[in-house]
Amino acid sequence: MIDGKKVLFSGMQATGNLTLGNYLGALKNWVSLSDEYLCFYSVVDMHSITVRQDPAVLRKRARSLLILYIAAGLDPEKNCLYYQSHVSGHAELSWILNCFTYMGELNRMTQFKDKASKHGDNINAGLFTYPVLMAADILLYQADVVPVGADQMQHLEITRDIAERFNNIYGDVFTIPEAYVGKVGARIMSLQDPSKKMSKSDENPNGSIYLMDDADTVMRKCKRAVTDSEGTFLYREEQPGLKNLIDIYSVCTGKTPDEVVQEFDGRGYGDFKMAVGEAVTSILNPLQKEAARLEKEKAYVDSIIKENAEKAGYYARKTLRKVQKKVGFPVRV
Ligand code: ATP
Ligand code: LTN
Repeated sequence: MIDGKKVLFSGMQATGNLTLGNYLGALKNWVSLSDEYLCFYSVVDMHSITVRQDPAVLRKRARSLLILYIAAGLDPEKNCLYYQSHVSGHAELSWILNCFTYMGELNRMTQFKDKASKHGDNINAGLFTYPVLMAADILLYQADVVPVGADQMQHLEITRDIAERFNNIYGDVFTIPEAYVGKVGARIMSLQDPSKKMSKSDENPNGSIYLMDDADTVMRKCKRAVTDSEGTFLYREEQPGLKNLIDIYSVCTGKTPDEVVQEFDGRGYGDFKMAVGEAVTSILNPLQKEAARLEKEKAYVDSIIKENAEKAGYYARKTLRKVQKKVGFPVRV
């Protein structure tokens, strides 16, 4: 709790271009949570270097992601929007927590196994201890809730285990965080293979709608989206391509899937795909305009980056000093 409000922490990596899935499944929900919680939304650039990055590209993407947070509607006065690397407490707490995490626990992490198999030439220790840095992110701010997708649930579990282990030894130091599982229906699937989630690292660019795609590209991708040959307009698992398009249309327009089925019953898939493209464009258009405007407002964005890092640093230091004292580091004079 900070100032009577529960604390929320979440973060996104600035690797790859954000997709409609990232927006509808994460960013859009973050905006709706910012009234209820005191929110820390970080651009987790320290996590990004667990996979080799081009420095200039990473720097640019990190800034664009932070700008996108603001463009999506996160108020930088109310929410703490900052780069992970600007608050040294993340690294400092991460080291301490490394000493309270077992090799065996980290060995069980499926994301590590997955990434290690994809990046066989660079299985570095950071990739292995990635979940510990994530635990540090969350525990540093004493977060009560953490909105995460299903793929990050295992990392949240290990965060809770580390926090409980620490608390059992030293008393009540860390708040034990809970997962915030968003509304169902916000999981967006690939337009080319509806059994896979839409993802920024998909090698087929037609499967994902990127937030920076222009209207023509969005229309083309929607028109080419894989559906089925049933020809019936129903919302059901047996027609996963159509179901995904109905989900997208429904989140973009605020209509329920049933209402969408009624609206398009008896009309061809072609008509519907056009409507989906238009609905997506009407969401992306203002977002892109605002992001482009902010990209030019250098001084304003810089001031937000500076102020928010200071604010995050203040809360981070409070936890860190307590933890350092508990483990026996000499007190600063
Ligand atoms: P990568 O392809 O690099 O693994 P990703 O696109 O899967 O990336 P993440 O960086 O893992 O995305 O996730 C960022 C946030 O976006 C998470 O909260 C995650 O749950 C959410 N998210 C990602 N893809 C989708 C999707 N297709 N539908 C809904 N939410 C998603
Ligand atoms: N690993 C997450 C990003 C992330 C995060 C966090 C999410 C880093 N630290 C703390 C929630 C809380 C991902 O790749 N989606």
